[in-house]
Amino acid sequence: GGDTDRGTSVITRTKTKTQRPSLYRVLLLNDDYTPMEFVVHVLERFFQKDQEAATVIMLHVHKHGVGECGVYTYEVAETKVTQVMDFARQHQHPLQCVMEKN
Ligand code: NFA
Repeated sequence: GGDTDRGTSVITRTKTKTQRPSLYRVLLLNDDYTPMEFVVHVLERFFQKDQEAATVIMLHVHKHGVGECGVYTYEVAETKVTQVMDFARQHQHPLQCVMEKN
């Protein structure tokens, strides 16, 4: 008769791990000249914050020197930084916006 099955078969994984994108924090930096109301407006316009949430973030940046506006994928974060930096320059404010890998 035929050879005995010695159970050498292997169960292979058919599922593949979903690749989640890296996330980046977008930060605002404090300075001595940008008006508080301008920073609040930036947070409302580019980060979809209501006035109360925007004020909390602005005051955090004012007191601690840096604060988080949101967490986004690379391309979205890069776009936010560019939009904020262009808007600040147009209004001749020295406000700085940066991104960092999470
Ligand atoms: N420190 C600025 C002021 O006193 C306000 C500010 C807050 C600027 C957050 C930049 C970021 N006018």
